[in-house]
Amino acid sequence: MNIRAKSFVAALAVAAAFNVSAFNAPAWAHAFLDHAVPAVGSSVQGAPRELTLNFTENIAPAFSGVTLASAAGGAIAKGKARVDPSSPATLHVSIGRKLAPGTYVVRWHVVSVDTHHTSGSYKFTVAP
Ligand SMILES: [Cu+2]
Repeated sequence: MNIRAKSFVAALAVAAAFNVSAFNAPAWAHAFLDHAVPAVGSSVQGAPRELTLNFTENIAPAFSGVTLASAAGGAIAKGKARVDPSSPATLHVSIGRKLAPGTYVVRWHVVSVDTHHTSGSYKFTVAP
């Protein structure tokens, strides 16, 4: 399943959880992760210096954040998540150090401009 399909399934799950129709417009106004760099579930050559998370809705920066951890759970130092001024649905997070090869977990929580809260997580791997 690609990320759009996963987002669609996630949206359906949220809609089901709140017992609203998936075709009820307000259910679609939440910000879900659309795609990211490094990509969700990807294996990349070379340590990324930044995470980029693109959402389906514009983000309110004051109530949004991202954490980065190793697969073992150790927190990785990183900068504060910043909304891209030219693309308010995009968060940029600089990584505080060069990532060693291994798998990392990104956890995000955002509040979209319609004040709805969503959160999720994904993994990526830095290839040896
Ligand atoms: Cu919403």
